[in-house]
Amino acid sequence: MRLFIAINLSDAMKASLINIQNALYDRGVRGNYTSEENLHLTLAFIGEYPNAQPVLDVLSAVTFRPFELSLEGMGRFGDLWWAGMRESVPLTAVVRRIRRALAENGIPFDKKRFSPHITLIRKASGDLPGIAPEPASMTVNTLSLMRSDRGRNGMIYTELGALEADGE
Ligand code: 2AM
Repeated sequence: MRLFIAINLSDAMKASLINIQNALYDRGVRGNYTSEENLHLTLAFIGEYPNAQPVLDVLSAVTFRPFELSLEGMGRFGDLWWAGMRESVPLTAVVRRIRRALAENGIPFDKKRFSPHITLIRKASGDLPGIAPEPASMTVNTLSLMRSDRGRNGMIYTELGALEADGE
């Protein structure tokens, strides 16, 4: 199984991202647009791992309070174009705790520095136009363990389990 830990986005947040995608499409940008249901923010990429339960056990020991996530800016890693997130101390902190817990329990993950981004287009053509995402925020109450499978028409992401925020 190919596993990753992610924040699944609110409908409003996804709607804002779809608006950006539409604006890019209208400007002639072609590529592999992420479908609405696949828009997410990855916190840790585990990759091939045989069993979800140990990961869920490790995740269940991580605590966090609900926090706000806001879109800010756009950028690219080569031909992968993304929407960025406003600097967020609680986001960075919970990612650090998740990654530390995975490492302490011998669950492998991609150690690349956390660079919060939501992939909008892969294999994008041309130059990134100066489009600013419309303001959009959501409250994060849930972190999800996701499984990624290659489907006939692109990737299929399935939630295998979730970690809920602590109450106030
Ligand atoms: P990406 O959108 O920048 O490709 C599922 O593949 C999710 O895990 C995607 O959000 C992907 O980010 C992320 N991810 C992080 N590191 C990855 C890696 N080494 N290989 C594949 N996906 C990775």
